[in-house]
Amino acid sequence: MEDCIFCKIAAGEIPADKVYEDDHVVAFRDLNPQAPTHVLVIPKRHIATLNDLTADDEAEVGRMVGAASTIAADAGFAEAGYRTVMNCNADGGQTVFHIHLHLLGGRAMAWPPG
Ligand code: DGP
Repeated sequence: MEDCIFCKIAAGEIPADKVYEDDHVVAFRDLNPQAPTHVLVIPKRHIATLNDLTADDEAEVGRMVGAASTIAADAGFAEAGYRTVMNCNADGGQTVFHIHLHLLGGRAMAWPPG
C-alpha cells in the first residue's frame, strides 16, 4: 500500500535490520527497542489492523506467530521465555497501521502492561 512504512520495509524500499524473511512475512528490529531483542513480524500483504482480518488471513497470522517462535529459538531465549504483542487502534497503542507482532525477549517482563 502506498505511504505505508511497513509495506516499504517489506518491499525493501526503505532500510530495516531484517532478521527473518520468507514468501509471506518479514521480521526486523524495532526502531525503538523495549527489550534486548525487540523484533516486529509483519505480513508482506497490507492489513491495517486486527479488525480488518478475514478468514483468508488466518494462515498469514499463523505464519507471523511461527516466525516469532523461530526467531526466539534462534536468539536463544525460547526456553527462558518472551512476550508477543499485537496492538490494535488507539486504546491498544497502535501507531503503525500495518499489522505487526512485537516479539520482546532477553529480559523478564512485568504484568500487567501499561
Ligand atoms: P505499535 O505502537 O504497536 O504500532 O508499534 C509500532 C512500532 O514500530 C514501534 O515500536 C516503533 C516501530 N517503528 C515505527 N517506524 C519504524 C521504522 O521505520 N522502522 C522500524 N524498524 N521500526 C519502526
